[in-house]
Amino acid sequence: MEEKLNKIKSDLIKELDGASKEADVLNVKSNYVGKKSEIQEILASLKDMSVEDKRKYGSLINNTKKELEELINKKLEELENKVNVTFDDTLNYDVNVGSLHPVTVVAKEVTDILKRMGFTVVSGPEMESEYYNFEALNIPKDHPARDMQDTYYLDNGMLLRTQTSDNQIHAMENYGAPLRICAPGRTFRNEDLDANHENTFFQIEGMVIDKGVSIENLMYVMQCVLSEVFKSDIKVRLRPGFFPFTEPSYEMDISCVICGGKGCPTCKNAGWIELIGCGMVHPNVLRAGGIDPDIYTGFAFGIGLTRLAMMKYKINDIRYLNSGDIRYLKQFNI
Ligand code: FA5
Repeated sequence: MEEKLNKIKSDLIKELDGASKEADVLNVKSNYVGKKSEIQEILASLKDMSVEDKRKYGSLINNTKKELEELINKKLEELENKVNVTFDDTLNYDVNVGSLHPVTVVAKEVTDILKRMGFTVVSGPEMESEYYNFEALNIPKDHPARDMQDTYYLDNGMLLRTQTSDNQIHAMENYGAPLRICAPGRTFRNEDLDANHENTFFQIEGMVIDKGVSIENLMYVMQCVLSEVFKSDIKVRLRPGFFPFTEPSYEMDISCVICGGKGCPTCKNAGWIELIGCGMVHPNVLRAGGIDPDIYTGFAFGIGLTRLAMMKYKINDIRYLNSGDIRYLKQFNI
């Protein structure tokens, strides 16, 4: 009996789900609780049951009927409250269509390229601990390298991450070796703002750890990313750099697209804009992530996505990108 009643109830729920008009619901009502419905037949059969069965099933059957009626009334109420608005779409009006932000576009482009090369996309917190932003990256307290990235410290003892490199440690802890991840994200530095420095900007971190990973692999990945993003000849230069978490370390600059390398306010007359920091992962960092540096090697890179968007779309001042000035951003229409 219980099975039979449950089946009636679940059939009713299914039918009500599919009913979109009052008339449909009334039809369902007649089939499920009307005079000729199964539940009425069951109710009528009560009188022929033994006293014991009457006691056993009487209230169950009556309660089920009540539940069926409640479900039907609820559905009727829902439909009554649903306001049907129809628009006259013959009217001629301006539709303000939005567009993607240039940084969103380059972030997607770079992650898509890396995904095709087997990278998994991960993400980490913007509010970070000193351990993940600095210590585990071979930058102990009082290390002068901390001054390279003016940090926003928070009252709760945490900080706003200054770089997406915190993801290196999270990824090693979460997935171990071998590893191939990228992590786009927002970063924060208490910078003096100018045409190519923001205090809130985007980077994408990349890290590969495996047996026999070399600088050649790193350079190949960088070359693939840049040639696919720009799809035209661009000039890039590689120079030695310094990051405590990579050894050796490099920086990659792009020839300023605003002045063609001649020198302008955007590149502060250098003709070049610093775009990427990268290098071979320092053994101490592998150890901090629980990976044995005698077995594995790795490379890592951090691409400045906001600067990449500037260079791709020839934006001569980075501050436009965070300005929220729709009139400016709209012109990219991408
Ligand atoms: C770093 O942040 C390192 N974490 C990169 C790295 C990762 C090195 C992995 C080695 C291995 P750097 O401070 O140079 O490095 O920043 C990397 C890129 O972020 C820069 O090349 C630049 O493109 C961008 N960037 C840095 N500061 C700013 C800023 N204030 N405004 C806009 N973009 C910036």
